[in-house]
Amino acid sequence: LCPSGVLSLCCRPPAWGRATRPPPSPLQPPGLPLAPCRSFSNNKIQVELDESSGVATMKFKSPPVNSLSLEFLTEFSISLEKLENNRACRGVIITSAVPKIFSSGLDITEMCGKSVEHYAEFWRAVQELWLRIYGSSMVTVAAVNGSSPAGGCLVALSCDYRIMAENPKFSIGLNEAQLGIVAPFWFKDTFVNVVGQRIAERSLQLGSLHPAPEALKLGLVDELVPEEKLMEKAAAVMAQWLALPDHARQLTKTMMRKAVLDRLVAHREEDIKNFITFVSKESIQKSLRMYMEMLKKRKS
Ligand code: CO8
Repeated sequence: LCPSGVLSLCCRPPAWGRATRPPPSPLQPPGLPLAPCRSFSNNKIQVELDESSGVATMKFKSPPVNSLSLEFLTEFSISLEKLENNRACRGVIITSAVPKIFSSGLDITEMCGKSVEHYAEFWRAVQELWLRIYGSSMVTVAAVNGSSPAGGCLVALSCDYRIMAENPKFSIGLNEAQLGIVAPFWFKDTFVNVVGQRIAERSLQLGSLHPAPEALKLGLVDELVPEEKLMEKAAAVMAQWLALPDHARQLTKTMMRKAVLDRLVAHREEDIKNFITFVSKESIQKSLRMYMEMLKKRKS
């Protein structure tokens, strides 16, 4: 299976110059949008595409914490595929409609007490999503407007640029070790490619969640802005990236990301087997149950 966005791996021709638009009509009344805004929405994700700018905004809307359940992952991949296949779309801003939370990462209940078949389906969906975002030919900007642990952090790391709300209560990181589980090699590769070996090594071993100001210092996010300015800033960054010719930017992105993408594609089935073996262990199930209980206790 080949996700349509994976530049280097894909069978379809590259989407160079995907958004060639006619100039604005002189008959266009001032103040009206130059092109229609198209939106589509499913249970967990809402997408709005502004065809005049070629920029889509994708909002997670799965309260309470936007956890990446199988349903969420599937909707996310389908939404990305739709945008990827729409030549009017050149970039996507990914953000959350849930206050204070970007995404709480993989839905832990999907990894607890389920069948081997379910684990396989779930993990394939996690892989699929990552291949789509990391290999997207579109410009991807994460507007991180809340906490973003583990899988939530991976989504942000897989984008081309990360802007975070400058709220020290919001944290981001790959905290798998805190749950007694291990981030897979492609989570690690993505992290290393953003922050470098030393920071990734320490942060992964400690399962650190970095408050926004620290995340900026480490290079885990590219900039912090006041929350109310986040979308405006994301649009400005997007415009800067879209000012370049698509083909040059896309080929450069492929050059930077191909090896890491290829590695998962080559080992996909093995990675699924490893996940099933790991997550099915009673010791891991116990760790995950204890972690869920800790979350509930902390709440009360
Ligand atoms: N999955 C499922 N349920 C979750 C998750 C999650 N990731 N996160 C939170 N919830 C649930 C809580 O249990 C709680 O449920 P309930 O209302 O039934 O008690 C509800 O969501 C609300 O949670 P909180 O009350 O904690 O909400 P807060 O706003 O106070 O805090 C946080 C939000 C900061 C997101 C907090 O919930 C949190 O820290 N969650 C845990 C995040 C986390 O550690 N995620 C890691 C997931 S693992 C992953 O993504 C990668 C795994 C890689 C696989 C490795 C191979 C095995």
